[in-house]
Amino acid sequence: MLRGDRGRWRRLSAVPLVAAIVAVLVVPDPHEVAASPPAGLECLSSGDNAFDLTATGGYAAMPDGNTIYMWSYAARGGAFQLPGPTLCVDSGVKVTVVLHNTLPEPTSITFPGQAQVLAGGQPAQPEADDAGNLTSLTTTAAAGTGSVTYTFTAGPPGTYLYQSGTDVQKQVQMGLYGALVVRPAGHPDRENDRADSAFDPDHEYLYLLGEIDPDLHLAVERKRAYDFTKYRARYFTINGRSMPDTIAPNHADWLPAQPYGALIHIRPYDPVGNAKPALIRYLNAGSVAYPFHPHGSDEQLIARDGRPAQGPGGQDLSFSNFLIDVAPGQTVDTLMIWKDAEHWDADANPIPVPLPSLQDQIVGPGPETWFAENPYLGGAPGELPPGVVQNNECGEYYHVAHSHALEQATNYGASFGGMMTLIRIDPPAGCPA
Ligand SMILES: [Cu+2]
Repeated sequence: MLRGDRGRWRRLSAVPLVAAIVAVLVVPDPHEVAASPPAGLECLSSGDNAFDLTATGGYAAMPDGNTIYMWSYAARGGAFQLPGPTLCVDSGVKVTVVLHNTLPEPTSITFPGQAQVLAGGQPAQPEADDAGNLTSLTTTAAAGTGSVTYTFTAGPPGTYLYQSGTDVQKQVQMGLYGALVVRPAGHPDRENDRADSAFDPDHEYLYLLGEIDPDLHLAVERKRAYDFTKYRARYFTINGRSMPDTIAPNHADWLPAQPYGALIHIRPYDPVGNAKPALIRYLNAGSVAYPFHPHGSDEQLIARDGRPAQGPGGQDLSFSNFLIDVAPGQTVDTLMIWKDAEHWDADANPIPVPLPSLQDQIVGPGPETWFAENPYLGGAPGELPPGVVQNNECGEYYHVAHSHALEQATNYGASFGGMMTLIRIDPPAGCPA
């Protein structure tokens, strides 16, 4: 059973309108430019590869109505957002990230996978308290109004986390994380320098996986102590959202602090008309492994931690897998296509599938229904439950994609939710807008 408020589901049907309004309202900073597609990865890029991030607090909305106090990185002049903006640069360029701190304690950014990071022009250094205890893995910005400027040369193309290096157990859990995408110079349509990493740039997706123990967040908000031996995550997120919010568009207006959706929207593979795969960038900002399972289509694992799956002689070591297991701190990139294995044809091979009986469907809480495997890429709608206008828009097909650790596919224990999203496959000719 998927539980959410009725309004949330109703608003999902207003997606194109919302996207149009957001496109009008969001005026990008002339210095840093964020492409704003309705779905898929949204890059923050900058002409001189310089970025301003502000560590700040705000609230994230959970599908069960809970709101969670979080810390995260806001883009220059922007409001709190979870996760931080996705920074996109080319391999080999000099990157500058100025961190402004508004939090009540020192904080910092580490760039795992990037070499020789400087802070204020000097090698970034771990910090310790007066008793010699390590307090930060890297140079900090002081509490309240401090700032620090990090510089580095972007390393090999791939997907990287950036996250707090200070009081890591607490600050990363609080939400101080984001994604860094390094693209191969001259090849924005490749994941790395290999020609066989080419993907369709209109179908590039981010799965930044995380988790939330609301007790810790309440303790931080109320400035109370928290016992980490009692840590237990209750919410599990993709791009800071939990199912069903994961399938809402980028910049959905009812999720003002969680701008990035996680719905994949593709068409069947076709060697002539749709030959390029989609690219999915998985990152784990949490404390345990997330065994992620995309149904209906295995994915080709082509890179981990910003390194291509290849042997010492450059031989292709990528492999197809039904489960994408992402360890804490790790990134995994996959290429994905969906093949119409049963050769659907509206006239010659319509593949009719009878609708399940009403008691085998989940209806609502809004006008939607949930059931398995029907209709199939353009099938005629069958008998509809009372109050349901249609079972889908145009015969499109949906696969669920979710963490196979099923506790992670819940919202505070309520199934299904959490680290779960959908892969939507439209009929070969596409769907009307
Ligand atoms: Cu599954």
